[in-house]
Amino acid sequence: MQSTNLLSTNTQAYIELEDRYGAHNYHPLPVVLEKGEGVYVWDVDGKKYFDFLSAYSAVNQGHAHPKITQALIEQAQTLALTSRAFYNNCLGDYEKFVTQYFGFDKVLPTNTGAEAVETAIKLCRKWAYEKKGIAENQALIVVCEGNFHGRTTTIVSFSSDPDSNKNFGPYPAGFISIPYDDIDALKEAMSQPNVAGFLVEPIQGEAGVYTPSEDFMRQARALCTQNNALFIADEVQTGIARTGSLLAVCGNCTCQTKCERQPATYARPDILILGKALSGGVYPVSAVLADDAIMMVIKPGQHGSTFGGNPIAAKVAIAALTAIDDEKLIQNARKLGEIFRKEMQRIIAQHDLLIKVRGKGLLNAVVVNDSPDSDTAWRLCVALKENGLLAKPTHGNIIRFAPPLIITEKQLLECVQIIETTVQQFTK
Ligand code: IF1
Repeated sequence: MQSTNLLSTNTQAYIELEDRYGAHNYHPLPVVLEKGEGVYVWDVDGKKYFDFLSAYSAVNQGHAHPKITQALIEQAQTLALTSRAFYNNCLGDYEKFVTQYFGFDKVLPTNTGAEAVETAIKLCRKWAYEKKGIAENQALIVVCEGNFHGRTTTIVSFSSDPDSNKNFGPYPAGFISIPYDDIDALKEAMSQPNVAGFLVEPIQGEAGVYTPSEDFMRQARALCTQNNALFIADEVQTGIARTGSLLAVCGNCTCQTKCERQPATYARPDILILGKALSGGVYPVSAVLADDAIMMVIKPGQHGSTFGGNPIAAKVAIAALTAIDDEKLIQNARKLGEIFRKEMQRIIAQHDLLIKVRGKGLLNAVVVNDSPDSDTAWRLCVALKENGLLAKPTHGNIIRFAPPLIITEKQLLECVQIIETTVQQFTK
């Protein structure tokens, strides 16, 4: 599938090492990275690339962000971990900061995206039994086809991707799946008894950056309210400025006072799930946010984790969220996203190789003119890599483009040039 004969001996040695000793649960692009700064990463041969994956949108603030890494280093040297058996002098400050930042009463700190999604599922179910009065073990959560919420056994059980869930059963009960962006299907699902919540990505990343119709999130929000079910937004990938608003569920709001202003476009979730860029990618930090009426159903001893809410995570997340405001990354993502899609349209109009571009802010994807079973998108990504830009195909014929949000217009146009040149050079 990939031609490794062009790779340096150095690069090949690292690849062989991972191949020999690591589980084969990934198929990385054949590039070995050793350094990152801002929008750039360097490989072990010193070649420099634009990073157009940003660790799946974890590195929104750019690689080696000075203030975020400083927070990490200082706190690591002071106190890294206490567990939640004791209080620490960082967590409360962070909890106050993050709840005010996103406009919720409470936060439950976790480490990874999947862990936060699991937490949200448990919270939703507990709320359903204790507040809504659903009979024990009967709660249903509505999810969408094409979803990606993580890799735990429960989460993969409601994935529609056979790669994710085949032979990982038996699967837990309690989930019903509807087509994405189908408000009628949601209405019908909601009319069943025992629906506790609706778990949804505001844009489906893994499915190929599917942006739902303009009003889907707000209508879904309204349906949840009407049916006394919780609207649960998985913003692990879309959140924290990536799509040109603080959260993708904020719609077209660029407000810097966060969600307090509650713009008309805001489909406020009952439970908000965050991860990835919450740390700017330097440390695993995720979170579940909700108001007291929901969050307080979880009592001491009923949920937790060794690392959740540790002092490093607390300091790092404050620094990472502060950078979003200080560097106006929401506005930058919005503005440069528009430029990027316009430039892609221009390239698409001139070449058969690409069919269309879609996305929001700086979370975009182009569809390659070949079947999802072809390796065209993969080979195009290898060619982009040769020309100094790193991106990854998703679902066969789709390439996701998601640079760090600190990218400048000049750098972005340089990247457009790389993409254009590569498309011109490329023959299927
Ligand atoms: C992998 C995709 C991105 C996520 C949403 C929860 C999680 C993710 C919306 C879980 C994670 C990742 C994980 C990564 C690939 C990746 C991904 F291609 F699969 F779709 F980002 F685009 N909710 N997404 O997107 O978070 O537990 O990983 O911290 O290799 O599995 P996690």
